[in-house]
Amino acid sequence: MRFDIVTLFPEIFDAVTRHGVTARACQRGLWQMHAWNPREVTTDAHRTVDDRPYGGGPGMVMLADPLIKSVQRARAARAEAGALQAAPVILLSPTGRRFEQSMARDLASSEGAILICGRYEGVDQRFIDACVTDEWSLGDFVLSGGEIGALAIVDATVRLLPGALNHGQSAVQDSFDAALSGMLDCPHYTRPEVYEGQAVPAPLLSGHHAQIARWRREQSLRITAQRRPDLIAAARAAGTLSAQDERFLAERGLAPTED
Ligand code: 4FV
Repeated sequence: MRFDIVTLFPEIFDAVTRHGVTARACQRGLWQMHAWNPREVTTDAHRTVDDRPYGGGPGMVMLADPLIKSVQRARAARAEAGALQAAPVILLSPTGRRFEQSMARDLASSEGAILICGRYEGVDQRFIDACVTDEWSLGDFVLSGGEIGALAIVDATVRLLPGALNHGQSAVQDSFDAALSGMLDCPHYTRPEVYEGQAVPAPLLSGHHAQIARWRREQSLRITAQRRPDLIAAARAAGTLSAQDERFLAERGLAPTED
């Protein structure tokens, strides 16, 4: 798995190559990352990567040429490193498709991607027309650059790689993970058993795995029904809600069925 990142600030990605689970996965050779700074392919004395927008208006726009040359460098390096598929070129942008867990899962089972981090008001459309295969968004808000979106995609993807998490199970019990059939995660507790007078819920202390699994499932159902009824409807449509789940929801007036 390999990520190539086109960015004016490569050092920002130390966050995933030098810290935490993603850094350890890198040391384990599970993935690699290469950054390409468009400034490196400029030829003018000022190493210009942006200019004023045609039609006027505030701010600056990133030039197409340094971006196109950076993607060409990334593609050449991937081919050199033996990458088989033509990697998707993903521009981080508020106009893109909202990034979610299923997209991280798909990426984790692929050879990776080339991520484009815009800055300023955005990038010249002719770069997008020439190179970009996908536009992804972190959410309906405006960032000062695409780097934070790219960091989120790398982190959410790399932690799903086999061997990235010590406890292989962990990723399976994530919110939105298939096993949880798209439900939000249940509450978690650790020592001490009683904190400021509040005890850990008894089922978790029972040592009774079926009871513990049921308690966790019911907590996930309750929290999901209260906060994300759309996910309950999606699970119901996908047929991943059991009769027991439906009884639990109905008895508590949570997530009423349409009919
Ligand atoms: C963004 C987002 C985002 C827009 C102009 C960078 C900024 C600036 N990227 N999800 N939301 N990008 O706001 O991914 O160049």
